[in-house]
Amino acid sequence: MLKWWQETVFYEIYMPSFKDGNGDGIGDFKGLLEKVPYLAELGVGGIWLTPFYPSPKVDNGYDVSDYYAVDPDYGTMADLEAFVAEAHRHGIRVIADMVVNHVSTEHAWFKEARRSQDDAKRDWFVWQDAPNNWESFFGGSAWEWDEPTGQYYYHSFATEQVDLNWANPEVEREIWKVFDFWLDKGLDGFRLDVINNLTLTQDFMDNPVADGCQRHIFDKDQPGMMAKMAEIGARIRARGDYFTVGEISSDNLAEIERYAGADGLDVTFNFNFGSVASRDGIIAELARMQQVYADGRMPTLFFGSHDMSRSWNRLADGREDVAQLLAMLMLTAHGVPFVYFGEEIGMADFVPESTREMRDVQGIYAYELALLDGKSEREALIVAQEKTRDKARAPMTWPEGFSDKAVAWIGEVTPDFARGQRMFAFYQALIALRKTADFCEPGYREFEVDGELLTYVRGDYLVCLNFGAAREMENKWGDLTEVLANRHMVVDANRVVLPAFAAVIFKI
Ligand SMILES: [Ca+2]
Ligand SMILES: [Ca+2]
Repeated sequence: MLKWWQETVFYEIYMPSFKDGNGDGIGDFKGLLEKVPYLAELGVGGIWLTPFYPSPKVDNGYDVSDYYAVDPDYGTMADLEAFVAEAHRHGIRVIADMVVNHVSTEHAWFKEARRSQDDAKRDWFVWQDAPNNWESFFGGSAWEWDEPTGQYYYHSFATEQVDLNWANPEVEREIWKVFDFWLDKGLDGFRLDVINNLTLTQDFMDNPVADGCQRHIFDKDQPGMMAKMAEIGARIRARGDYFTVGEISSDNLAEIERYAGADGLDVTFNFNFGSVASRDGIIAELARMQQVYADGRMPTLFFGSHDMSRSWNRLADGREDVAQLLAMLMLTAHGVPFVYFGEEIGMADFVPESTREMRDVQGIYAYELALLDGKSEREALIVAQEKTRDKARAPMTWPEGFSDKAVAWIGEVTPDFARGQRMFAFYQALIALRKTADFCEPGYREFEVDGELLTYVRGDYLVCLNFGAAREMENKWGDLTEVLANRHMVVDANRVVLPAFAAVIFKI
């Protein structure tokens, strides 16, 4: 018996960029509600919403200042509830991003904690009299001097994102309340942000530095993390049929997979696969995942998110056939797929042309660090354009526009509606096929890699994905009926002729 999430195609929505419903240029729950029928037509069964809680938005909502409310930019609690009800009415479940590694420095808990060294909330955060060498994952020291109380506080990301002290059981108890609150609101699970950064050893050893680059050894994946992950997974499962997906800040398969399964979270994001810089390693990585997850656990499958360049640019080189090849892989392989909004219409990256157009703290940090490094403004801009996560955060290109009154909060990309329609139809067909039992069952019947050609059988379907030049393949199956393809194939009793970047599903 499969769990609902094992049969679900998820769709990630970056809150401020999906659809503006009230004309202020920022995406919101009213806009989301309008677009539920669109998502139902696409066929997705789950939505992951990026953070919608009140936040000063230093890191676009990943700096939460109140866990129990909705940010006014996105609407009201009633708007959220109306959206969730509408999604459920269309058979779509909704999971929420949970950011529990850190809070905004504007959070009431931190304001209390920095009143004095003796404050009751002081130990909810991590304080030291002298900093060690740890760097923040955004660059620069991870320690910030707090003048009034004469100690440094720890922030593994931006200065305004202060880490919670998970060694304190009061923190944990409060976070369980947060989970309960949102499950009671009708949400169907959580995407847990940078979850392997939760626990810290208390000896604060300096991280090793090699070639001027710090290796994050003592500030993530610390002893006790596995047990903590198991506890989080178990607590949420004990409440009912909910889903948890963890963001593990790593692209190493061994580090990622160990947190997924019955003794951890349901699944973890496979950045080893989804965030690769080029498509060269994709087949080999999928082959490794096929072995590691042969025990019935599921990996995640995705090629895009709000934290990386869009797959259209990064992996498909702006080619529709390659984008469709990637979509076919993502939606037919063994795993839980996550479509990133706009990917289904072939949206391209947004490239900020100046710092004025930049919204992402990571890009702005990179710019400032490059200037401090002695680079020119022009050179710093190039560094920032590479680092910025704004690329994938441009508003969705709807035929009627993203907002009917205002200029969007971030620059828009030029739409290509004809391409959008072709891509949408292809995704829709793939998602419809995915719902058949053949593609939900764990594992593969045959999994073969022949150079740049990957073939596998799932249920009664043969999937052929050609990541290289045109070639022929022996027909070992005999009767092949083409079900879906991105290019025209020639098939006879002995062979299949596959054009470059061909992707095809045959019924066997
Ligand atoms: Ca709005
Ligand atoms: Ca932490």
